Amino acid sequence: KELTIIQAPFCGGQGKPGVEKGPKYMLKNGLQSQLGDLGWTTTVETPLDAAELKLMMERDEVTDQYKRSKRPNLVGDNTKKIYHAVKKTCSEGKFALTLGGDHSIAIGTVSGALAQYPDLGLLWIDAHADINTLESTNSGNLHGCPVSFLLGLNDDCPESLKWVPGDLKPEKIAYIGLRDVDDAEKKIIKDLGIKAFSMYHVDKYGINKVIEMALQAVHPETNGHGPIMCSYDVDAVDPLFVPATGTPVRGGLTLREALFLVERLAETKDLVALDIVECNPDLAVDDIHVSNTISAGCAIARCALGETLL
Ligand code: DIR
Ligand code: MN
Ligand code: MN
Ligand code: MN
Repeated sequence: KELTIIQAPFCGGQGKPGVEKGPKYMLKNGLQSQLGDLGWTTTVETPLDAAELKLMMERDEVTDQYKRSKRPNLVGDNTKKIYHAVKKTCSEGKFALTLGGDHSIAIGTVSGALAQYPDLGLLWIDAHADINTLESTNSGNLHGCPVSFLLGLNDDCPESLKWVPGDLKPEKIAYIGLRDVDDAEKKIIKDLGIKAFSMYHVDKYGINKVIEMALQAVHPETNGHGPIMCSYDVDAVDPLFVPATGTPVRGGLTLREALFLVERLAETKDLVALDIVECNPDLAVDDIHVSNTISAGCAIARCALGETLL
């Protein structure tokens, strides 16, 4: 049982500084030794430099724009580094645990896992669909766009993002937890026939059934089995439990639903990679907000990697 923790302290996919502190806070919380207790041999890799990034953010503010998107070159260059780190980890047969950072990093992580596992099924756990294109984004924030890059929906894009293979098939994705989806995103999801389980479906069927349906959707020929990657935006969880995140939306997963989801994935033995993104300790209004958010992030990682209640 070998695992690489890939630190991805990147905040250029959105506008709120602090989300780059996610990896440091989760590691400070003891994540590496907690995973060790679960029997994992872990190494930590840091393909990005947080201090350097901060300077780049300031420098590129005005010049780095393309269509409506903000900092596409910064996102392209940094996600490429993350891509190589995840690809290498997966090619060595190790589990890739990437700690964000904002969700734009998944352009790199998912592409990296897909390079090793062409049949990869992707579970995108999020309040948001993150499938805006360079044309459709209203905010210009690229953390709202990674899925469109993974699907190859941005033919016309800046040079630094051209490395993205964009070969994920729409039928290999399933969303869970959606509750704040832009009109343009709804249209893309519908047109491409992407399986999406919103909070309505979680309420209607229960989280267990939703996970089974999601697994069946991405691996229909093999009864829900096959390599799975989970890209987990902590804003999928209700802000009652995870308050320190950039775009909180009320009415989300309970803490138990959030953890059950990954406990169930661990049980399948099919999980090969996990992202935990959008923890932003700087947005907490007090210390309890910080510890609730960071401990939820760490608990998601532990449950995905085999921690059980009994
Ligand atoms: C919105 C919000 N759909 C956007 N997306 C967020 O900016 O494209 N994603 N917050 O995490
Ligand atoms: Mn989100
Ligand atoms: Mn299996
Ligand atoms: Mn997201």
